[in-house]
Amino acid sequence: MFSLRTISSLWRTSKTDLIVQCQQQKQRLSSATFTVHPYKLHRIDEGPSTEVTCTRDQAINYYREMTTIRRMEAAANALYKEKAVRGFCHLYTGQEAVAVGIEDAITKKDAIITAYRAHGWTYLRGVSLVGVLAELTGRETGCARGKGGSMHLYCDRFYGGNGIVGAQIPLGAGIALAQKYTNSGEITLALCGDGAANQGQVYEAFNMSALWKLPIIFVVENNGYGMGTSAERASACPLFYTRGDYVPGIWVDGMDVLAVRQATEFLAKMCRDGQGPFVMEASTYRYFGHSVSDPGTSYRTRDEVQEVRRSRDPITMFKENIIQAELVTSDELKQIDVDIRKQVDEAQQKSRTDPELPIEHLYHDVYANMIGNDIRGITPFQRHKHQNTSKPCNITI
Ligand SMILES: Cc1ncc(C[n+]2csc(CCOP(=O)(O)OP(=O)(O)O)c2C)c(N)n1
Ligand SMILES: [Mg+2]
Repeated sequence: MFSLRTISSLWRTSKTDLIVQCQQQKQRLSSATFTVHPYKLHRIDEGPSTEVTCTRDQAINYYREMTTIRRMEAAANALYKEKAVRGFCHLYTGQEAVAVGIEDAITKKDAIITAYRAHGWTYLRGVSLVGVLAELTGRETGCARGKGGSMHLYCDRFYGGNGIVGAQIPLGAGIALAQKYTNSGEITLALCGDGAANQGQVYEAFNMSALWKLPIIFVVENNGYGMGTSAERASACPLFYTRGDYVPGIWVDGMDVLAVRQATEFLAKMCRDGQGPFVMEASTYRYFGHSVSDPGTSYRTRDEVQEVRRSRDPITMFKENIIQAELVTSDELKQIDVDIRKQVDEAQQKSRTDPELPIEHLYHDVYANMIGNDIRGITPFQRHKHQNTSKPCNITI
């Protein structure tokens, strides 16, 4: 026998369940189409469509990846502040949509090379959270076994992590030359900042790549500043997508993961068809200073940063769009946030406590091909045992 109260509560429960079920079905469409900010084109007659389709799985994946990078960078910042990370540390916070959009438009066989803002890229290319964070703290479980540190993270088809501004652009052209030479069908994306985009070596690389029709997309991540100098102050022409001159270019909203994916897919296909090289300017923003030691407030106002966070943040905007389009529910995203927080916290803790390599490993793996068994120290008479002891990096996929 049920009391009247129990019956009424049962009724209420089942009614609520029904509503939730209906909502869940309604709020889980399998795909939706979004209109992205128009592209700007240079020497390209017809650009990619501004109507972009995103499946529910893709939406969850992009949200997860962008949020993981943001959380991982927050952990890197905290580790730096507690002096567990020494040396440099350049955060990618605010720019996540560029990497996530590009990565989903290419294959893992394609090559990526970037500058020193490389933590997020390393993770996307397949290194685990521990592999990244433990590299920053100099631990054996880091992807370069703690020998590289923040600017020197690498894994298969990810060529770093380059601290010399602009150096990755000719290096990227070299990778693309190898891809063309071996008929691999693969392409390279070489990324640099707006500051680097004024360097001479960049234009030499554009020239050679155009002469040799290399399968490469040069991506200029225009985050508004090169250290403390705005792009407008440093560049006579800040329209970076046009700066390849004879190299066709495209401007894309780098705060919109779907726009970046769409533009990259479009250029990647043309590159594979032998129509490269291309320049892609991704308009983005960095929330933190140039590196963690720069408060980032002397050359721009706090209000400017807040305004970008409020109106253009790549994660918040994407989250709102996919909830509104009924691809996901906010509860599902909250659960993803909880999972990510847990994973990053665990990796952060390991990066504090995992062992460092023994000191003699400083002399190991100096050369890929060992010539003789020892190498000289600081004087020719000082000899150190040289061995190849490297293992595959800490990769999750
Ligand atoms: C050849 C060289 N010159 C100068 C520097 C010092 N430096 C490091 S980062 C940087 C600014 C680069 O700005 P940008 O290309 O816009 O990249 P962002 O830091 O904004 O990602 C400079 C001048 C360097 N590392 N290498
Ligand atoms: Mg910049």
